[in-house]
Amino acid sequence: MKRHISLIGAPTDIGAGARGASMGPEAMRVANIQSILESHGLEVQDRGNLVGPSNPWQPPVDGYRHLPEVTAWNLAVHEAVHAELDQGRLPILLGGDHCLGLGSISAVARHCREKGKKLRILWLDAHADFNTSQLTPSGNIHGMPVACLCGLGPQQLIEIGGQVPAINPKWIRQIGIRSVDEGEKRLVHEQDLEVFDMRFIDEMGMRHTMELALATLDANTHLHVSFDVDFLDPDIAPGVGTTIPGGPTYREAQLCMEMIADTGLLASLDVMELNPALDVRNKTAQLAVDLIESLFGKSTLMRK
Ligand SMILES: [Mn+2]
Repeated sequence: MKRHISLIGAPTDIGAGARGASMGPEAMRVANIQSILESHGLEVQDRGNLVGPSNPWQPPVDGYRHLPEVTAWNLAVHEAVHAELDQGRLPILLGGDHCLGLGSISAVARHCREKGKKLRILWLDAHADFNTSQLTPSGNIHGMPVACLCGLGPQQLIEIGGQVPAINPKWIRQIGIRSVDEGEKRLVHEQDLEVFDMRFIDEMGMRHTMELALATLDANTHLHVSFDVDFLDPDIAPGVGTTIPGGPTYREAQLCMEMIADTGLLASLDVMELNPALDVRNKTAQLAVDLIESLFGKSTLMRK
């Protein structure tokens, strides 16, 4: 089955605590994301960049930074991602900071409701991104998209997508987590989020972790991957604003992507938080593209 992919650039750092993720989409284009995917026999269209408000770089208001601008960007992402899915295409959202996971995943959830599909979300990240305005130390909304998707957040964000909550927390598997704020920790526990943190990966290995994260999928499941580049160990991926030591190695990350590819169910993808201002000769963008190749089935040998 030939897969049809659409690249959607979302050049903003509106929800982040550091400037620069707005340059992420172009860095992935410079790292040849389109031609590399095409070399694997995929049909790829680059839809260019979405447009939205510029970053006013203001302090938080009532616990949220840039809420009107974050809302505008997420509405644009939501419509763009939904339109591609509606045409039977596989959207790759090139972020942009991770607040946009809200627009993307609410679109995926809406698509799944319309088509009667089950949804599984893999959230690859150093952070749980499960903050609320009461819990957040910073007000940066890139720390809140999972909570918003689960219906915890400001009205104008949680209602994007037309149903509140947009998703059930049971549909999510978080992988690679190693930094959770104090109050956020309690909320993750209360909502019973399934989290495979770095201790779990250390003890059980990436293979067993992914077997569990991918368990109980079936042919009617839409698999969405939300890949925050800070998931990776900063030694191999310095180009993000929120590096946390002790992430997956190159080999662990490859295995994670290859096991997702093996399911054959990947149907949408976010690649978020790449920050070229903090990168070294675009190596983090190249690594992200390398891992995306594995996610779309590049393997060393012909697999039996
Ligand atoms: Mn994140």
